[in-house]
Order: sequence, then structure tokens, then C-alpha cells
Amino acid sequence: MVSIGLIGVPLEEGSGRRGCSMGPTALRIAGIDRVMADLGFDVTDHGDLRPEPVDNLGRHSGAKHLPIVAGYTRALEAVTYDTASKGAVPVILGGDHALSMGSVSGMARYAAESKRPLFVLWLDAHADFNTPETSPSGNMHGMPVAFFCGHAEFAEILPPGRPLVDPKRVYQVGIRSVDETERQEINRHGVNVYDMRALDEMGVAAIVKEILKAVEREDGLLHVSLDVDFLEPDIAPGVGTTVPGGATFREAHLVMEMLCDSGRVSSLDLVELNPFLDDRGKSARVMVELAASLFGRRILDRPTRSG
Ligand code: 5AB
Ligand code: MN
Ligand code: MN
Ligand code: MN
Repeated sequence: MVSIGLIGVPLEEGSGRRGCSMGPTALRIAGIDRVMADLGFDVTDHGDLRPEPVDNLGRHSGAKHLPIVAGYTRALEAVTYDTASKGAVPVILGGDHALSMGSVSGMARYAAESKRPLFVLWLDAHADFNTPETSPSGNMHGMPVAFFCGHAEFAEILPPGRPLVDPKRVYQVGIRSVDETERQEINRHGVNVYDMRALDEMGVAAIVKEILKAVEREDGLLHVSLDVDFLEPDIAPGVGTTVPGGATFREAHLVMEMLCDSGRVSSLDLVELNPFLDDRGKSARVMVELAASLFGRRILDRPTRSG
């Protein structure tokens, strides 16, 4: 039986407002563990991380709450790595998107040991490729991709020589809000971006097929990071950074269903849920439904794998 390890990360200090610390609880109330168990997985809930801040990192004026984010990064890197090493699929219940500094770094260490390349699918309205130097806000939830690719100045949070993710193996889908310097940086580093215009023009199925082909070509592992704001705000209002023009309910489900069929997904972040801003648990429920599709819930049995 395939195992899933749920890891609660009540981090909110990366987001510049309160509320994401309630995310793990809301995802549990919406039934994340039950849904996975019903799909036949052996589910272990590791509870919530409560790390101490790291106070000896020096001054970083461009990165707000760095000591707290650093504590979570170290703790989550270790738990994600351990969970994957034991053969389980880590599912991270966020918490704001700064937590992906830890989850993706942990998976990068696991992938390096397994001698397989790690790919990252970033489902988000934003590119999250800022650094303390380029960020307009100083909020670290806008920086995780630059961090795990090794292009941010606060890299000493984790040991030098840590495994990084090649930006050319990062695929961003749903993007529709990018800062000016961030735009230059993602181009310069070769991040693969399918913005909302690409999604409109190509359709989401063609995009996911291209991405999966790249993962399969290199026999890679695939980490999926799902930001609530990937979705159209009407269907998921429970997030601090809504941007109109997001993915529809069906587009998002189709992404998950195709990922499921590929059998490639090694790990998942469910991030940025802010229950304080939500409408009667609507966004928590849609995130759990999407996770269910990713782990095998389907409308009908399908005779063959789509490919
Ligand atoms: B999220 C912005 N680019 O850096 C910044 O929600 C927004 O994790 C970041 O995608 C949004 O502050 C971070 C303006
Ligand atoms: Mn994000
Ligand atoms: Mn976002
Ligand atoms: Mn760089």
C-alpha cells in the first residue's frame, strides 16, 4: 500500500498578514486525511511543525521574519526528506508559500540521493522568484523559487552545497502577476512559464502533456506546489493575494487527473490557504477536492492511461 505523510506547517509570517497559520487545521477539517484514506492510502498525520526561530543569520532587511521562516525551512526540509526516504509521499499542509523553501529543498536532497532529477510544477498566479534584493514587499512567500534554485542571498539558511533545483526543471502554470525584476530573472534563468495567456491559447491539457513529457524524458521526480491563488478567486476566495483570471474548477481538476495518471508525483504542497478570508470553508474544500483528484479520485474508470 502506498503511504502518504501529512505534514502541517502553520507558517504565516512569510505572507505579510495573519491567517495562513489556520490553514493546516482547515484542510484537516475539510477531510484531507479521510479523503486519502478512502482512496486506499496508508495515511500518517505527523501533526504541525513548531520550530524555534533561527536567530544567528545576520541582518536581512529585505526579508521579513527571516528567523521564523528559516526555522520552518530547516525543520520542513528535514521532515520532507525523512518522509520521502521512508517511501511515503509527503503532503504539506500550509501555511504560506515560503514553506516551499523547505519542502522543495528536502525533496531536492532526496532526489539527489536517489540519483534522479527533481522537477517542480508551480501552480500559482505568481512566479515567486523574488529575492530580498528585488522583492517589492519583503514578504518571503514571494521568494521560494529563487531560494530552492540557489539564486537568493539568504541561502545560508541551509548548509552550503545543498542540492538545488535547476530552474530549467521548474514549470510554472497559471502565472498572471509578475514583478518587473522578477520577469527578467525568470527569463535569465530559463524557468519554464506557461502564463494564463498560454493556458487560454493552448488549453491546459496540452501544457500538462508537454511538462510530463519533459519529466518522463529524464525519469524525474515531480514535486507539485499548489497555491490557492492559482484558482479563479470566485471558486477559492480564501487567500490573501487573489488575482482575477485564474484557472477554472475544471482546468484545475484536469491538471490533477493528468498528473495522477502519470504516476510521477513524488510530493505535494497545499499552500496559501487563509481560512480567515474564506467563505464558509469553500477554498479549503476545493483544495482537498483537488488533492483527491491528484491521488486518484476519478469521475469514471478509464480503460487506458491517457498519454
Ligand atoms: B505567493 C509579490 N510578487 O513578491 C511579492 O502568493 C507577490 O506565494 C508575491 O505567490 C505573492 O510580494 C506570493 C508582489
Ligand atoms: Mn505562491
Ligand atoms: Mn500566488
Ligand atoms: Mn541568479
